[in-house]
Amino acid sequence: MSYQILNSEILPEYVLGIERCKQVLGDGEDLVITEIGDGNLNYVYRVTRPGPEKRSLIVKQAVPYLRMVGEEWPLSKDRMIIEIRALQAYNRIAPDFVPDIYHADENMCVLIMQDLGEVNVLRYDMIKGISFPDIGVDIGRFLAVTLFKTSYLGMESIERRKLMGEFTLNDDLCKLTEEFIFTFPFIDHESNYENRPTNEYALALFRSQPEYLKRVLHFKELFLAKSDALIHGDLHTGSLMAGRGETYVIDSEFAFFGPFGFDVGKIIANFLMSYTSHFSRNGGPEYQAWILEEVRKIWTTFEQEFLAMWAAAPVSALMFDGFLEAADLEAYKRDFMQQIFHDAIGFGACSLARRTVGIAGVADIRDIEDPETRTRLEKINIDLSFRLMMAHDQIEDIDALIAVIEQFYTETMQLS
Ligand code: ADP
Ligand code: SR1
Ligand code: MG
Repeated sequence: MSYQILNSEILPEYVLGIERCKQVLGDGEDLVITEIGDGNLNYVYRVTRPGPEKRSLIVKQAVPYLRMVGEEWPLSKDRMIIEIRALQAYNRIAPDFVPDIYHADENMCVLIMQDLGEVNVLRYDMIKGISFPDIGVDIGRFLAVTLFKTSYLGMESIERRKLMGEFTLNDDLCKLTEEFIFTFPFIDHESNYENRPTNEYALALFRSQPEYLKRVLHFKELFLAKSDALIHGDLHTGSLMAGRGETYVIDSEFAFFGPFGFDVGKIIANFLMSYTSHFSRNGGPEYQAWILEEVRKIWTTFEQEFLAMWAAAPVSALMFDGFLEAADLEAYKRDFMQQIFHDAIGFGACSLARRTVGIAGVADIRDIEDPETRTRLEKINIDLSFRLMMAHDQIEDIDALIAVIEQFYTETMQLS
């Protein structure tokens, strides 16, 4: 079938023309179609067969433009090919963390998948102050398994380069990240968020601190140049769906072979933006303490599981068994993990700034109605971005990072 934009009228016939979808939906009353997309880019439909045994599935389609702006911002719909391939890769290496794929149609730029309807988007639950005991560990596990197993540590050379070949053409979305995460938020750009007090504050800080801007440029360079592993590329709390004992990762259209630290830093930054938001939301200090504990678990679980997989895989594209003596190998691994850690802090600092002054803010902060409160919290996030960026390569380990963050928030609260 050649490309056609789906809508509620044509979806039932399209879906029922696919054998696997017919099996999932069964027979009975007419299908009910609801558009549930709340993301920035695409259209997402829930297709439900009403009845005592309610059955449903999710249809996601990429349109040839950026949904949040409209048709005047063209964007390659081929991003869906990347999302499909990344989800297929995740289904092979981390099946417990992703929805099942029922059907993938690269011509139609459509992905049809399991409805995770029983679990919610993590961002919205964190806004409400809901905590999840397993979330940090699950995120750490997902990061470890996906990053290790698609890297030069978890794959041999030919196999890895073949997988890389499947992701070389995510050009439009990589460019979007290059501009919207690493450039536009740091200059006076027309696409930036329109809250003058915050934007003027941020721009004045950035312009007066060339060292900060040089570091942002360094992280853009890493994003452009490093091909460590298949990264998700957009791992924020809106790309996670969580329930009791279940954590799922969705929305992998930004996937490509990029730096290890990017996903790790982005998700940690999103937890920190939730922390900041709870100075005015209902969570209070108890919830904020929980958030920091989960940040700790994200890193410690990631590090432990990544190193455990490394210990079990002495031969790979990078490693040759016996190349280093045991003590030298341990030192090499220590430096390697510390580099990922420092990079994650730097990428996290970029994320904090872009979600504050860039076009795509986070609901945690942007949905706060009182403009004064919102501006105060936005300035905190800008200051936190600055603090973390300037210290990123001096922070020894996760305990030190938590201490820096706690000290930052304590000082900030004493000043206000
Ligand atoms: P976009 O690419 O536009 O950001 P997302 O993949 O983030 O779109 O999906 C938008 C929304 O659709 C999600 O926030 C979530 O509410 C819903 N959604 C996406 N995939 C699923 C799924 N498999 N099960 C249930 N809901 C889903
Ligand atoms: C125009 S930028 C839109 C943003 O939405 C996605 O979630 C990505 O983070 C992207 O940068
Ligand atoms: Mg999304």
